[in-house]
Amino acid sequence: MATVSTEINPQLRTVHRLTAAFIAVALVSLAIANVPALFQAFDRAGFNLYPYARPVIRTYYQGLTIHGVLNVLVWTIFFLSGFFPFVTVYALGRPLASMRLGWIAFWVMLGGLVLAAIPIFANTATVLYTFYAPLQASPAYYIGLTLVVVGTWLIGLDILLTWRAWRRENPGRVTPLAVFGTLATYALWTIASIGLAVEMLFLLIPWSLGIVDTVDPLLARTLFWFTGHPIVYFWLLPAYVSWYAMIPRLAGGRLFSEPMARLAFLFFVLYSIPVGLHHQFSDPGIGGGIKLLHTFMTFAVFFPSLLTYFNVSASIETAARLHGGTGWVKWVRNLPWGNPAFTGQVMGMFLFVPGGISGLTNASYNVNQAIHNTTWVVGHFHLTVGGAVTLTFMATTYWLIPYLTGRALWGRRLAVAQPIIFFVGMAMWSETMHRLGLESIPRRTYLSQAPWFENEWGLNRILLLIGGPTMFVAGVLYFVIIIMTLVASREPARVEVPLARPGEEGSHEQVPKLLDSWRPWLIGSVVLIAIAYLPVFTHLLRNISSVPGFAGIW
Ligand code: HAS
Ligand code: CU
Repeated sequence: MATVSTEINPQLRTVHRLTAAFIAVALVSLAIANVPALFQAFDRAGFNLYPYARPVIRTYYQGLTIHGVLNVLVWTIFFLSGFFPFVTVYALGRPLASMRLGWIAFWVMLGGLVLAAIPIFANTATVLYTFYAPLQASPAYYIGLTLVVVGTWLIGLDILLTWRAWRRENPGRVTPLAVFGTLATYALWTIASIGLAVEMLFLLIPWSLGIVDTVDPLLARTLFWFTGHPIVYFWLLPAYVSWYAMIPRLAGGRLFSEPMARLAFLFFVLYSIPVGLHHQFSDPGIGGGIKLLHTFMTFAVFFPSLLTYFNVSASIETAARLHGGTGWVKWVRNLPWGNPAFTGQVMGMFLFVPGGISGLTNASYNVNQAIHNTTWVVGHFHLTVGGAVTLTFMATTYWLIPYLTGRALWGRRLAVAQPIIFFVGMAMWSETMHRLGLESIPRRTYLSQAPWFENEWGLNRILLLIGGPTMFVAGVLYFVIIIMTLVASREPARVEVPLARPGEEGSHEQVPKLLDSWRPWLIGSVVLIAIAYLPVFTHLLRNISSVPGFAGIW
């Protein structure tokens, strides 16, 4: 097998196995998660295939739990846990502070995943990925997911230690943008995940173990969404790191504005968390005024994505013009569309535009009443996490796997077609889901078994029947390309980590001090969280409710 080992600094190479291990688990999860996806897609179009899935998948809700947990929690988090250490090592040009810590994190997370997966497949954790109390799962499910979160903290710690060691070795140097974005992601995630940790340790785990008999559903939900909104940026920001630090290089140019990119990451640290009530507008027992405040804060966290839209588009356009592009639109022809790593990410960006817009609709306090708990929300998050994030991760594997294995990507043309096919399927499918949501079609409902839903079929049925399976085919193609690269590719890889080289990252020297410091932003974040959440938690703790659990009703 040909390798590129001679070109890679052996010290940096130590991270490769860890990255490969995380990504391997992510890929297996993605493969398993998307079998029930096909069942779901057919169900939405009125065809009930679930009876054929027994005994592996016993009910619609078990299928939905497998699909949701393995996609949004496992595929994303395991992928980014391999991606971020890799980016950190290559952007700083030094190995991880502790490989041992990295491996401990991996085994803790894998152990947690296995522990959570056992009850899911045994149909004793059919509580969906939001696990709202009083639906009760087996304790192994909660403990397993908690271990996955603990593992993410260990990876964050390792990255922090690596950065601090780099700072000691390079006093006065500005942190490279890719690592800056990585640190911002872990900063917001570490604060955000406290909500989930408290929910698990003080409410769900003791209750599922029978140590306490009852649970407070509203308190549990509020703690969940304290983490549940910012977790979407834990999934999204690795994609942003790639769009800022890698896309300009893949496009053959440079980032339009590095200070603006840093500001975007810092705004995420500031605004990501005090917005969770936008998932609870319809929940009773929480005041309207505080919900409105969360609406305003959500509009604030929308802003860094607008900055990203502008900055990344400008970088792409500048790169195209550098390569001879002209005209208002004609310049798009001068982009490297033949490179699957580029095309895949741009397809993800395209999906993110309507996905972001439907997010704004969701966040609007009164408009939310029209779409909450409908298929509109499902359309929204398939464009964001299922579209932008997933396509970016898939496209990343198209340069990463050849780099890790030394084997050129198999079927490069197919790899360019794959994200385009996925894009078409997702666009059709999620547009239909949005539209059905406006007709008040509920989400999380066994629609093929709902006779009243028949009125909504017709063209919708055709769009869903084409869109869903088209995405499935694109997913299968993705695995074919990866497996063939691993087993059949004989050509040596000629790839490099597409990170801007030092001195190439836009206006590096002009980065103002405030955009390379953490303290003011972290303090700001804590203050905003206190304003947005202290009144809510004080009220909830003064009005504890006690509800027994519902378990084993599936
Ligand atoms: Fe969301 C529900 C609001 C972003 C995921 N969201 C969900 C759920 C998930 C999810 C999973 O306010 C369902 C939870 C459940 O099960 O109940 N969301 C927002 C807002 C944003 C947002 C305001 N969501 C995301 C992201 C996700 C995600 C990102 C995953 C990764 N969301 C909500 C609300 C709800 C909600 C309510 C609750 C609804 C309810 O009632 O239950 C914003 O962050 C979005 C900002 C995005 C943009 C788009 C910018 C576009 C860019 C692309 C650049 C393109 C380029 C192309 C450069 C403003 C950056 C150039 C190419 C060339 C060739 C030139
Ligand atoms: Cu949210």
